[in-house]
Amino acid sequence: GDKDNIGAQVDYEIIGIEPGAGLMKQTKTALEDYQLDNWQLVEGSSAAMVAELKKAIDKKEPIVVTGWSPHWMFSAYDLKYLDDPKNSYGGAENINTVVRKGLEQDVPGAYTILDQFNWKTADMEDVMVNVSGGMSPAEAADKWIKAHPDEVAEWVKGAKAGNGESIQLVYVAWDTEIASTNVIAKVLEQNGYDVTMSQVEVGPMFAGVANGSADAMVAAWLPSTHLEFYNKYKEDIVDLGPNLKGTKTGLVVPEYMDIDSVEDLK
Ligand code: PBE
Repeated sequence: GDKDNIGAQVDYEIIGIEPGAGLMKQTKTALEDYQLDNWQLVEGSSAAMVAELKKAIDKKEPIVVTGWSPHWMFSAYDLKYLDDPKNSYGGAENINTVVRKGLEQDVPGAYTILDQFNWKTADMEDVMVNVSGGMSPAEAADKWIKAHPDEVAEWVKGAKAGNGESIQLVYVAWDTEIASTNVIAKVLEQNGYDVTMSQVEVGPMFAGVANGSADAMVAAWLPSTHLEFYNKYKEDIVDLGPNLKGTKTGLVVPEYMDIDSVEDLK
C-alpha cells in the first residue's frame, strides 16, 4: 500500500523552510532518530514550503512538509501532523517574549505592555488568515486590535504612556511572528511609542536583544525549538515568559495520505 512506497512517491524529500529555523534542526534530529537515512530535508523558505504544499494538494499528490501551529495552512487545507513517538520535535511548547536588559528601567511603560502581552492560538490565526488572504500585516493587526479591545486593555493596564520613545522590535519572517510582531508594534504605537520592526534571521534576533541593539522580540519558541539560541544568550536577555501557549512543530502531510507516523516514512 501507500505506506510502503511513500518515500519513492515524494523522491525521499521533506520540504523544509529557512535553514536557520529550529524546525529544521528538529527535522534533522528526526531523520536520525527514525533512521530515515535515504531521506533529504530540502532547504527553502516558509513561503516556498506553502507554495509546494498548495501545488501538491491541488493535484492530490503526496507531499511531506515541515510544519508548525498556529498556522493558517491548517484552516486552508485538510492536514495532519505525523505522530512523533520518539519526540524529536519536543511536543507542545510556548512562544515567549524576550527583552533586553535595562528596558524595564529605560522604558517602563513599553516594558509593561510587552510583559502583559498574551493571546490565544485562535487570535493569532485570525491575523494570519487575513495576511494569507492578501491583507497587509499592519492592516490585519489593526483589524484584530479594533475587534479585541478588552484583550488589548489587559495588556496596557497600568502601563505608563510613552512620549515618542523609540522601541526596536526584531522578528523573523515566519507567518506566526509577522502576525504577533505587527500586533504588539501597533499597540505600542497607540500608547505613545515610536516602534521600528526589523526583519532578521533567528540567530541575529536573539543576538540583537542580547547585545541591546534591539529592545524586544515576541518570537522565542521554547522550551525546544529555540533552545540552542536561548541557552547561548540566556545570561544577557530578560525572558518575560509566554505570550502564547500550545504551539506545535512537526512533519505535516495532507489528510488524504495513508500514513500517520514519522515511523511510516521508513
Ligand atoms: N517556526 C515558526 C520557527 C519558530 C516559529 C516553527 C518556523 C522555527 O522553526 O524556528
